Amino acid sequence: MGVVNVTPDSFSDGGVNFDADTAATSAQRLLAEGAAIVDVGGESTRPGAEGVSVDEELRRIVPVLERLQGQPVSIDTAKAEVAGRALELGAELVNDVTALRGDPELGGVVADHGAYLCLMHMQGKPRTMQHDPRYDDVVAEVARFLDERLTFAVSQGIPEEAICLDPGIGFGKTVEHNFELLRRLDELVAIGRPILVGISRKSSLGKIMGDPEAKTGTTAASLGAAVLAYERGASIFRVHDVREHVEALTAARAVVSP
Ligand code: HH2
Repeated sequence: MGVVNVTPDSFSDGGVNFDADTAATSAQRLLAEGAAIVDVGGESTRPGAEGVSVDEELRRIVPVLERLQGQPVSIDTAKAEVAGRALELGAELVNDVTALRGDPELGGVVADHGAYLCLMHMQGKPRTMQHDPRYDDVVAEVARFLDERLTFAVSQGIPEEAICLDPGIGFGKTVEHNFELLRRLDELVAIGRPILVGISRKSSLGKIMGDPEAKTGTTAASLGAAVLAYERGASIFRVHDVREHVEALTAARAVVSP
């Protein structure tokens, strides 16, 4: 899954794709590099980010989706109205970082369109989630949450087969929490749905390189984490550097399952 943030402030590529033509061109490039789908988002969820209005989110994403018709697109939104418009414009998957807790209408919209859904774990809200996140057992708590949200999504009429789950790397988690989730990913795989991992360029990767103030991580660090997440059962990777991930994961797959 290639990332296309149509925002002025996303933490690793904010501003790069704020113009619709540039964003659509980036998306096409990611697809040509081997992405199975591109994830288009109009609202940054980086730590500390403020929300944007429905109108502003639509203003950002609609022109991009219009340029990507016929291509595999995922819409990164928690808003039913934005998701509905994106699905009408051909998006296939709704990537909801609130796991259907943000907008009571969203589950129905996904069900009505027969779309795929990604349910992600987040502790707290983007504005404050990195202020002292705490867990007794982060993996057990994330697994319980994802299982519960999966049951809820199915109760909204979305088939289980259409749903993938995501531990939400960086969403209300310390560096240690993030790496423990990856280390014990098999416990999330055991829920029985495909696991999506989004660690690409995240600040935890920069922090373990020795910069406690790091805002992002490098491509090389992203690849190292992705390969081991793959070995532990992750099957969808939300990444900024598609070509490099396709190469690294192709090599990893050759080792794991010849
Ligand atoms: N991470 C980000 C945004 N959306 N969706 C899922 N399912 N999983 C993730 O890990 C995830 C996500 C944050 O990363 P990015 O898109 O690079 O930045 P921003 O939220 O600032 O746009």
